[in-house]
Amino acid sequence: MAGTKYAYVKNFELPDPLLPNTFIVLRVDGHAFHRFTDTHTFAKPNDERGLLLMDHAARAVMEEYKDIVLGFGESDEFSFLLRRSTSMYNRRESKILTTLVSHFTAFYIFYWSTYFPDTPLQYPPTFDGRLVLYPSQKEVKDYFAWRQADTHINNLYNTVFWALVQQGGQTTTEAHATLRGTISSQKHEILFTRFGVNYNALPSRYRKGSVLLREIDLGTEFVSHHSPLLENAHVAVNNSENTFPLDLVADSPGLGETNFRATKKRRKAVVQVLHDDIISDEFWEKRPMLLNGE
Ligand code: DGT
Ligand code: MG
Ligand code: MG
Ligand code: MG
Repeated sequence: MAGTKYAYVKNFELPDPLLPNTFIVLRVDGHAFHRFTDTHTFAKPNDERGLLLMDHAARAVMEEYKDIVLGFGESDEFSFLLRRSTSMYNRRESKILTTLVSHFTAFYIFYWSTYFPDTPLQYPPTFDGRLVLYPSQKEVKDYFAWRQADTHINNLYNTVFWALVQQGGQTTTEAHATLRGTISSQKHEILFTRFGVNYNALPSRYRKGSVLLREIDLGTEFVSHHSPLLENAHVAVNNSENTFPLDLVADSPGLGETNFRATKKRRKAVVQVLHDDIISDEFWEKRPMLLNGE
């Protein structure tokens, strides 16, 4: 409709570019999930179905947007790191933010019934989102450490709190009072002595949250047909949740040139879900491309 007397209104739409060469971090967070999780009778303190659904929605977003190199999820939130030099949507802030939050929300609803087959949605869940720019690797590492430390603190508190209520017969007010002023070691102690729970033995998904990144997948077809060694390695990859060293493929015994080429074609980076320690330097040192990649 260019050229009409109305077209000038377009000039009021201001550009909103994000600073070049900075790390973009997006965090989406469930809107009023206190109520949403109550209404949909989520298990307390952790509902595995809900967390798996969050992981699935995040994975789907990352598969759609290759410039997201890392995701971290806990509770009703997910953080995403974009590659530093991304030119996605010309780095337009509102375009990136709204599109990604919208995708996340849509995927969450799209996959709802896969994880909650017996729980129809009572109303549509929604998510808010924010973008933060970080100038250096240090802030990015500290950002993710901050979120994972939050996971730990909240999960430890909530685990003891709900044990006191559900198994200890305390009211929620009493449980809050019991925990007031306690330090981490005392919470571990209460869990262990009163409820026989070893906190560190609880699922790492609950204790550490979910780390999503692209790691190399060998492709099961090749693996199962050619080498028991690689078959085991493959299983180990998926279980141990480690980076699969590409070199191992090339150096493995019994792999002819043809097979190697076939492997090369088939190996592709798929989004993996890990429950590893992201606070340690080791996590980043093992994956230098996350922060140093173009
Ligand atoms: P907001 O984010 O300001 O709109 O408000 P909320 O209510 O979403 O608050 P937030 O994001 O600080 O806290 C997340 C809420 O979601 C919190 O009340 C606990 C709940 N939630 C998250 N994951 C689970 C779960 O696995 N099980 C249960 N029962 N609740 C969960
Ligand atoms: Mg919030
Ligand atoms: Mg929330
Ligand atoms: Mg939250």
